[in-house]
Amino acid sequence: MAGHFLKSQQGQLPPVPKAFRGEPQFSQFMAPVRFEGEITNLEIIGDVPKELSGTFYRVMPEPHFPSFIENDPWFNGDGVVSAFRVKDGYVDFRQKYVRTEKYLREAEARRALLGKYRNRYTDAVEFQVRSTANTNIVYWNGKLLALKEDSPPYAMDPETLETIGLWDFDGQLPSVTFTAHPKFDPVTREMVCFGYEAKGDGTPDVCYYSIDKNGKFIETVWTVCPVVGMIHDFAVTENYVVFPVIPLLCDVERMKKGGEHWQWENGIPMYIGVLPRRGAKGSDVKWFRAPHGFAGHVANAFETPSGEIDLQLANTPQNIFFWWPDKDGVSPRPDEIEVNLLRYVIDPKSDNLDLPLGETLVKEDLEFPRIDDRVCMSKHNIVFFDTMDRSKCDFPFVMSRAGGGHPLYNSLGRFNTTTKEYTKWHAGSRKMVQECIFIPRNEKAPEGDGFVMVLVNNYETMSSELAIIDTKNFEKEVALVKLPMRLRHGLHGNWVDDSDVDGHPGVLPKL
Ligand code: V55
Ligand code: FE
Repeated sequence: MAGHFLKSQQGQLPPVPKAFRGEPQFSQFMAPVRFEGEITNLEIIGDVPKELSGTFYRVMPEPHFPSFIENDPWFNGDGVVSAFRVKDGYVDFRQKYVRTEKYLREAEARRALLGKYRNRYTDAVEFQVRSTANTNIVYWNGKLLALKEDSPPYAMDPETLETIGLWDFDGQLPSVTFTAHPKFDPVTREMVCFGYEAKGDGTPDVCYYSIDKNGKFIETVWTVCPVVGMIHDFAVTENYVVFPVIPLLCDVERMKKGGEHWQWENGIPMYIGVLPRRGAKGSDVKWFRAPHGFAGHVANAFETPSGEIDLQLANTPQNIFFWWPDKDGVSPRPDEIEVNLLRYVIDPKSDNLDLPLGETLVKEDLEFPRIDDRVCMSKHNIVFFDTMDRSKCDFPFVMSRAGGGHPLYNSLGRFNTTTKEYTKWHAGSRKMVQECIFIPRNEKAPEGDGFVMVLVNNYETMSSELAIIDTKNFEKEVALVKLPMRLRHGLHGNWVDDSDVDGHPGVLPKL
């Protein structure tokens, strides 16, 4: 099967550097630390609220070995899961690599073997599963699932962070891929999922599936997308699933020549697929056409009283993943990209598939929207997100130390979509934030009342801090938990509350 692109060219394994290259994604704050272990009783400035009892899990890409690929993107590093265990006002820290097939075989060989991002034709050996397990970490039925959208999940022990192994849900997984952004229904307790390129590299097939609270697959629908584009995130309402497609397209012939999995396709629409959530056939899908642009992370979607889908997501006309340019090698400069929060209103019954550009809800450079997960799939009012306030940033200083291809945000925003009230929290002039999470104060707390937690990159001390903000006074954190080390910029994370009763995600039941 997989042609050994480099191997067959050279008749031997491609040589690897013994040190990470000096590229921005492997330098300064982004230089791999490769730490596994634990640190108990982290230093705390302020007070960690006693109400908080649970664990914040997050994952980052961090290559275990220097690659033989030049300019290997940040997104191709091995997944490392960090756990911040919070109880009685104390915080303990534990961290471990996910033992993927890639990790285990490279550890044994003491060198990199996996080639380019999502291009098996560039690998030094043949892999069964190429997952780096580096994009999201979710809790499901008593296990952690470490996710990469090109593969099935890897299951891990939530306590020890030991890898249990590749997880196919007792043989039920119909697709070769599993999204990094499953959604958790706070009413039915389902985990709603999908895979794209679901029959393998370059296939236009999308497989939607939902897993009930007992672990049984209850919906499986195969459908076909008009393009083989990246479907990174999606949305779920009471009656529909929604697939926004990023115009980064895959071409297997290009991959066979050692090229990139993705290329930006100018001019095509931003397709948004809408499929009934229950009892659908693949042919029931409607591919709406929104103006060309990057479909970023989804805040939430819900149905309005008139039966339309209100979809709120991060969106920009520009290619955020600038390291995968268009056919002419063109992509925007990272500091010229501005992503806003937009609302698309979609009538799932309409046969007019052309959508106007969505309404801008927050016009500011932002990403990583999160909501109170207790209202996921129904109407929300409050969105938290990362945002960049250049007036409060020692920009030259931070730029000289950040780099690495990750987005730069120094603040958190809290926006009320109903009252339009907007409040911000600022990390500091020489600091950047990773994705934030929201934790309800308790089961009965009103929407958005509780705590926001966010990992902060401190470029002055070159170490990491976990900030905890009480939403009652959003402008100033109540605690800054200091790590005596640096955690590279990561992707996604989630809170698992000790009050969680049924082994289901840290999502408390519907408010
Ligand atoms: C994303 C991240 C990925 C990936 C595809 O944040 C999309 C978006 C860390 O890897 O493979
Ligand atoms: Fe994501």
